[in-house]
Amino acid sequence: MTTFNERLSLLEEAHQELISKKNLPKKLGNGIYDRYENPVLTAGHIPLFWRYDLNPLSNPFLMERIGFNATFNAGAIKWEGKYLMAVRVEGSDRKSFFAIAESPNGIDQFRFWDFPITMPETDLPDGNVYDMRLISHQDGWVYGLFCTERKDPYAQKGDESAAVAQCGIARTKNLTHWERLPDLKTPSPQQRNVVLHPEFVNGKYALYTRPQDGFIEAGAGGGIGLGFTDSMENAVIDKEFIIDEKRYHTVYEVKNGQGPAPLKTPQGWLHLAHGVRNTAAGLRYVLYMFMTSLDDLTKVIYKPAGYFIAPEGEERVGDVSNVTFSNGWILDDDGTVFVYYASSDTRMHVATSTIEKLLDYCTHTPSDGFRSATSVEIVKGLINSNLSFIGKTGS
Ligand code: M1P
Repeated sequence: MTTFNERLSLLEEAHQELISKKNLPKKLGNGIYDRYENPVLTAGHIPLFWRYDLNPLSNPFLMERIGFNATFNAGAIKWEGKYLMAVRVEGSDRKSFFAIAESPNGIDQFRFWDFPITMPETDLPDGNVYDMRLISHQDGWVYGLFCTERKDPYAQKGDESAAVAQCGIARTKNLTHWERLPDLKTPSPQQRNVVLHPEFVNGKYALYTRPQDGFIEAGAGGGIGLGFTDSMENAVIDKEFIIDEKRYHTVYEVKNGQGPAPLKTPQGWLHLAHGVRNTAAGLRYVLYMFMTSLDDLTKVIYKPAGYFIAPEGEERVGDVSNVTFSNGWILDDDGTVFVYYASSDTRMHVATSTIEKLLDYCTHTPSDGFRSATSVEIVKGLINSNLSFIGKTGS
């Protein structure tokens, strides 16, 4: 039988090996971005001292006392030269909370800070909190916008799963101490995937919303919305403008949602979003991109057809399979873009690209024609131009 100390050294060795593992790009990607061999963060990355009572007197078998199920849907920010994720950590009790994990290079060696984030509550306590977007706003604060979920007070007797999702808001200057502000108020019954635009628009705060009728169904919500508020200390949106609609027979036909805050480029705002469609095997979540005008945030100026990232290989399987979800990316000083995405509500990955490549992708990928016949015409267009380029005749 292994002794307490033997078991502890084995656990420490395995943990150290995992968190210091080098991560290499996968070979021959699609030219738009590189995927990596390993996830950047898993439940196994949770520090041992969050899970085990390390005192042999009170835990002689060195049993895990607190279980963790998943690390996913992380917001991201570059902070004092380090690459940080505000991770959705989910315990085996199903509760999620936020914790910061830090890496020196953005692609490996992510380590959690010693303590998870203590997020203050409002007068109406949160049942669950998740999917934080970190936004460094022009006003000097770093905001964390997240989903706060509470039991539906009007649930039918016996219905223990009906819930209400709203947008929780907190702000910080150091990512350690957080000031909780009142939840966002909008005309919609529920909200998830609300994101703050990083700049003022006509002196107001602009927020991307995702109006939804129910906890799961976006319903008449329509798509990704945009609304304005005078203050974040009492954020109220009176009207939501739908800027990117869900649409029949696309990868975002059931619902969609803004990912992280958009990145500003000379050609427009670059957006990453998720789209959901239904299949015989359940919902499929993929990531897609679009661009909006610098002069008018409601105007979509480029939108490549289809998905940007979809689950591949082991990413396809997890607690909620067939899901890719992103609420964090980092634009580095040299133009590198680190796209942090979760697979199947279980683990975090990174894909790297550059702002130049993402602009090329958005501005040169054909947009959706919404019919099979238009897709054929688009493929034929490329074939013909390639054939004439190489000196053969097209049809
Ligand atoms: O399970 C997939 C995702 O489902 C929800 O996203 P949406 O609001 O777009 O349906 C969220 O619960 C998200 O956390 C989760 O990853």
